[in-house]
Amino acid sequence: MIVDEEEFHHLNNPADGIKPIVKKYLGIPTHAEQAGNKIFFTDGDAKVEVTVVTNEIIRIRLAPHSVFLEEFSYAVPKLPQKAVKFTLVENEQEFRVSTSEVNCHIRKQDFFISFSDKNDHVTSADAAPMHWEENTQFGGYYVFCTKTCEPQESFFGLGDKATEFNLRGKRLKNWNTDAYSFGFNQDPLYRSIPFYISVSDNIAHGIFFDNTFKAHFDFGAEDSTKTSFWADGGELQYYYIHGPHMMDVVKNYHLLTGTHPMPPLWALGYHQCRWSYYPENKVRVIANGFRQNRIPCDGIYLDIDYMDGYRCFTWSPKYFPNPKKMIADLAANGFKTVVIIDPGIRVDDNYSVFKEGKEKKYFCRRCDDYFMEGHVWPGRCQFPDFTNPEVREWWGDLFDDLVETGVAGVWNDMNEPAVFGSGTFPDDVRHQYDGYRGSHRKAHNVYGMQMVRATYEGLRKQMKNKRPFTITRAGYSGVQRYSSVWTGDNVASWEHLKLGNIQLQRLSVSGISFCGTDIGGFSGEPDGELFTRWIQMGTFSPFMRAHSAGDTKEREPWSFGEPFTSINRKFIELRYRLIPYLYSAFWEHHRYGFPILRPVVMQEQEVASNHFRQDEFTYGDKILICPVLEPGQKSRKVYLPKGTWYDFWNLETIEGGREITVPTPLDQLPIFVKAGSVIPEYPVMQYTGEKEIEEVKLNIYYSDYEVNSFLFEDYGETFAYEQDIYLEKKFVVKGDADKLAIKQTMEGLYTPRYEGYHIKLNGLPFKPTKIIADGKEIPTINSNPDKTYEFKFSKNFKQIEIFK
Ligand code: MIG
Repeated sequence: MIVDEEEFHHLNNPADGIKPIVKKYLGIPTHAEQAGNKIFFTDGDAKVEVTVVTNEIIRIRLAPHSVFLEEFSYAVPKLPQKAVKFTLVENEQEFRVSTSEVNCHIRKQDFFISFSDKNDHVTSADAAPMHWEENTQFGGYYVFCTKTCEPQESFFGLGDKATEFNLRGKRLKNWNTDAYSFGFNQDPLYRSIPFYISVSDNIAHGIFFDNTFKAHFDFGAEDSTKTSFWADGGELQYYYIHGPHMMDVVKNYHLLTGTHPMPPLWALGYHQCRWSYYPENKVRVIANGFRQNRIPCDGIYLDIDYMDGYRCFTWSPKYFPNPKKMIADLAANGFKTVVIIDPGIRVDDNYSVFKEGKEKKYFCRRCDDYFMEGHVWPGRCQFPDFTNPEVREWWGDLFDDLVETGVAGVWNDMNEPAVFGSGTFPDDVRHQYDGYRGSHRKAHNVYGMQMVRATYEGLRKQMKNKRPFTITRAGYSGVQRYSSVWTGDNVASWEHLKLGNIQLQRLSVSGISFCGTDIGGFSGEPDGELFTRWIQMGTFSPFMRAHSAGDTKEREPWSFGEPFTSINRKFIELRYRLIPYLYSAFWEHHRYGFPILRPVVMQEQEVASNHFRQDEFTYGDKILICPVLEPGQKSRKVYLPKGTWYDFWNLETIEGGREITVPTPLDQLPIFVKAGSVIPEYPVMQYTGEKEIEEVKLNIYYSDYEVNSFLFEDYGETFAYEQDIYLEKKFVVKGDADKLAIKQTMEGLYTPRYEGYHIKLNGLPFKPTKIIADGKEIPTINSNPDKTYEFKFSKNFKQIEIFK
């Protein structure tokens, strides 16, 4: 990677003959002062604040001249409030703040800060005292933190970075950027997630550098013994998040920044998008195409051409003369309509949104009070200041017409923010920043997140508490509380398929589980094979949408003819069959902070080679996927973590902890199911809710050790789950040589409308002669040639035993 020296020396006005400003380092900590869960240390001039957030999370802040900035964060709306017991100890060498899990050491000799676990194993240690450099042009400081980097240390996270999954040896930057047709190793891209996970000696910890300014991370790139992060302004403020497992780190990162709210069930279906489907008749033809081809689809998208001259919140009278009727007809055919919205508002006094925004002074201004103007799709535009709560509320209310017209979801584009020519806003643009004020230097990385927040909150209000669906391109840590994301303008190439697979896993461990790529690649032309392989990967992306640029050929799942159409159908159907499984994984994400996609290193961080695996991942915790990422690939290597796995296609069992070679004909993708799993399945429908569910299929995979599985059920479209109106089911499966037992327990206040389960037993090592369910013998057991067995029983069963 290219290292730009200019980027980190920050010599201010060397031409003016002013002496270059030098970095200042913390001196010697003289004493400690405690106030509640905060402990302050000072070297006489600078101050350091250590906050005990939880037993696992400690926050560090630095104030170069003892004055801390006011506490405010878009990422962490509120710190966890539970009181935590901790101790502060002083000895000759150090001050030590200890919770039950973590020690934070402040070394007396040089103010080095380090962290260790309860076994006194040092997990993170300063390699230099925290330091800063005065910024004479803008005020404030460039702030720096440098830690040691261990020889075997690996790094993960940071959101959508387009590089190898393990970030060891990389230097990366956070500055939201519209990166059309980005390439491998291009940086930065659309989102800024200043959170990384380190794994060293099988112990994981996370660092969340909650700083919205342009920020930089170096994972042993410049000096292989050092890890550093720094920013062009703001405060040196970071959270140390203890593991010891990667999963613990991610869960605790979610505790700080929140999780995705439950999506409407339809949002987990297949979505079809293109720049653009218009006029109205084209949209209808596409929708009908899905139904004629019997390919399931729930969402259809309208890109910018639905608007009148690209004016947000308007409809083109020419192309969409009666949107309400069109949307109603689409809805009757099972389609939800999602429309795009951009932040640029056309400067046009005959356009009500512009007029109102201007009158109310809602648009961003430059430092000298000129309006921030720039060209985007509508021509000359001004831009709402989404960091102003009043503007967000206004923006949210602007959706009332669209909601009234029947729009079900909103796609937030161009919100890095993107401006033609210049790229983005100049640094001197001012922002209200929720009353805490800032220039664009500070607000840039949160602008998109605040836009989609305004959209989400507005929709939630307008939709009277039905779950809104939103998708955004830009974001900052915490954006997951408001939106799903897609990875932006990718390319129809095998390299991008590979990259997308990495990006989605990375987003998932960086707090953004509800993510997807443009299936097929946005720009360029995929052939049938690439498109089908992408559909196969997309089947296992939490968000599944095909999208393409306007200058490409038609790109629907049937566009490539046979055998592609049938294979695409088979996989989209599989997507729908697994919706209850995905929905349950989503609940585990929402409620407990588990990511939906889990890279292999997250399952087995103790296996060193897993730190460099980036193809395999699990979808939820039970299904392992390994996308096919090369053209013409007849077979590929797949690593299976320890334990017993079933090949999804032929039910063969395989012992994991090793690599195997799997055939990869075009109509198959390597899919493996963990032994002991209960995988819930819905019947194939053309869209979610097409038919009443009459029974849920439970696919049970025999194992001789105990395994738990979960199923989450609720109405799928309201916020009733916030009032505990849902059902959380737990299945425990355990087998031995001549018996298999399945137990079910339930919690929650929801009652699904279907009556029974259709149970399918896979991999039984014996032929069942008798099945006893809650004390009653099951009269009919169907056996299949592949030695699977099927029977039906009540959804309320407590225990089923299958005997040899
Ligand atoms: O300048 O709305 O990433 O998905 O189709 C291009 C048109 C603007 C960029 C988005 C893409 C979308 C396109 N948009």
